[in-house]
Amino acid sequence: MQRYEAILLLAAPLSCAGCFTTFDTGCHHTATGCDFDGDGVNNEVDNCPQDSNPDLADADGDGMGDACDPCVRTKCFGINCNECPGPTERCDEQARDCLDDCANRECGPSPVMQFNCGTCPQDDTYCSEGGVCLASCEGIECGPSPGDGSDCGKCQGTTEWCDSTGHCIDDCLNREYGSSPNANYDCGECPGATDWCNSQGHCLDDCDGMECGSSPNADYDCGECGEFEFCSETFQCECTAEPCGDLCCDTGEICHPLRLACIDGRPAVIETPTGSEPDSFGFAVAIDGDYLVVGAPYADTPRQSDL
Ligand SMILES: [Ca+2]
Ligand SMILES: [Ca+2]
Ligand SMILES: [Ca+2]
Ligand SMILES: [Ca+2]
Repeated sequence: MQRYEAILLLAAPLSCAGCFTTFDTGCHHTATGCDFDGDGVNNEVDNCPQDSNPDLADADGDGMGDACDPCVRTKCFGINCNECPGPTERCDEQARDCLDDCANRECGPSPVMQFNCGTCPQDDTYCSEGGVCLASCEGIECGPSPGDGSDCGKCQGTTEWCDSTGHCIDDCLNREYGSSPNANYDCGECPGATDWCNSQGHCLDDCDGMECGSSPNADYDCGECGEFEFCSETFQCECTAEPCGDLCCDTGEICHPLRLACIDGRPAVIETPTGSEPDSFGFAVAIDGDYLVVGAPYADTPRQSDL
């Protein structure tokens, strides 16, 4: 029979030196006071101990240098750089960070991801819109408590109503007239004869800037035009013939420029005897209705000229 001699070779204990320390079965670059990547920054303060990055640039401020950060632009992580550690955290692209969607919320769904942020502990508490557990009628003005259903009160104002969140709303708030939007309270009547109530509950003069014609919104009659007038496209009364001060002349009439009255035919015109200058105005006489005009030669002395 052949005999075999077993030889047991025992490995010598590892002896790591310099920047290497013993860990498990090998030497690792974990020793302090060393600069493994040779970038001039020791391992303890190097945000990429195995990648040379002397400037330690860290664009997203997550502690991992740009040279070794797999997600350089965000503090989120994962293959698609959109994972977060907390169960109610979400990766916010704008913030480039993980945000807790339940931050400052005790209960109810979170605002963005609709995580369940918790349940209120007792029947007489309820979860407010802000995600905080409140006692029975705390923060509720009217109607039944969302917690235990107890009566939280009634609204006091004559035009107030209780909305679905248990708050009293003045349905005529900022409205002067017309019906209120939710509960159809009468908020008032418009005072003016040609006023109308617009959809915001404010009175507008529907004939504002109009002398005549029908108003555009409520079909009010905005006025009649006077004699020898018509209603223009801009709803102003204009003369059908010649205007004369505050009047309108009839067709064929002329406005007397001094009397501002409508007359038939051309008014009298006073002329010098020759109708040219220099001339001695004083020999002319003109009659126009009740007016008689006689020239006064040399009356404006020392000019010694015509009237
Ligand atoms: Ca280094
Ligand atoms: Ca480095
Ligand atoms: Ca980083
Ligand atoms: Ca990062």
